[in-house]
Amino acid sequence: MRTKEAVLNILEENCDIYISGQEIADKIFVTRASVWKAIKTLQKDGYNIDAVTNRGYRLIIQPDKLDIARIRHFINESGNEIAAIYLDEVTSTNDYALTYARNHNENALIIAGRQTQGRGRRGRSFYSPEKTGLYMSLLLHPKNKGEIDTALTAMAAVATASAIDEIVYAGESHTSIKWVNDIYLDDKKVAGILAEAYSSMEDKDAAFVIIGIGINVYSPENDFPKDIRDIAGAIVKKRSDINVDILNRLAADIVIKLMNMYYQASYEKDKILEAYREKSFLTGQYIKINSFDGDNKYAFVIGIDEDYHLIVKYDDESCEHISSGEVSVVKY
Ligand code: BT5
Repeated sequence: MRTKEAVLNILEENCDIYISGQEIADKIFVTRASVWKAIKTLQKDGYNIDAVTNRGYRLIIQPDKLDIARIRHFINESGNEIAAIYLDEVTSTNDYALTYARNHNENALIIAGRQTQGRGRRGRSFYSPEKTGLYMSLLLHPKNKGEIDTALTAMAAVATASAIDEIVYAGESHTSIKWVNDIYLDDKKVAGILAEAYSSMEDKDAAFVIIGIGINVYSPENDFPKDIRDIAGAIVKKRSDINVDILNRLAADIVIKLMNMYYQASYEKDKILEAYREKSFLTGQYIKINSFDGDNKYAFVIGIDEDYHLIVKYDDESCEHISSGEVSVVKY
């Protein structure tokens, strides 16, 4: 580990006290001068480190403040490399990532404080106000050029749901995944995923994917807008219950999980499928399958097949594997 990373780790572990340069130096077996140099570099990287004569250094972590340097640090520590960009406001992080992809050949994480035109699937919108949500897009280049993975949305759902469980609920499983791409908590949608794949006929190497993830971390001050008030929820019920650094930790954890699933040599498809099935919100429920021509159908959900299709059984006992569509749970 480089001195800079080692110093940062110590500052993080001691962020509630001041720690002297000598103490840090002794802990990591370097000179005080190297500690001082590392602190200067960290400050240049954007870390807010308070230095007080005769007391030492303290890392100031601002509650609920997205800090791209911290997020990048967590991601790098996990062994993954990614460019990371923060924008106070953007139309849609997915749109920004698309423009970025056309000009850069690297993986990137785009995070925004708020979105003015946050997008869902099929032209729907995703409500993205400031201060209460996490809006991010991950631009990834497939490991085998030319290949775009169809299970990517499922991976993103598993990564997001399990990161929420870990960061907010100390590893207890609270979230579920509503096929295909919504994360639910206590019967409310708390996050949505919009995965978009791009490939070029002319240039196979130009293939890339953009995975947009939007999470309602807190409920907006004046509640959600009327049209989604009954369906939307937040992952944190009470601000005082959680670690002040939730936004940065959550963003980093999702990226790490997703990149590990996507790039790891020991890419374990079965495990991802198993996790998805375990968290399936619809399995065992009676649902309405919305049809665009108004001819809605009703069915019982048996489970998820190996291609992440929904296995349903109709009232006449016939079965179908549905690859896409809009479904909702029928409440009696
Ligand atoms: C989604 O679409 O849920 C995908 C949402 C993806 C959002 C992220 S944020 C970062 C990145 N940049 C973007 O522009 N998008 C991605 P879908 O399954 O089609 O659901 C859309 C529906 O969810 C809407 O029609 C509403 O009914 C509901 N909805 C809208 N905003 C919501 C919110 N904040 N929380 C819960 N439900 C919401």
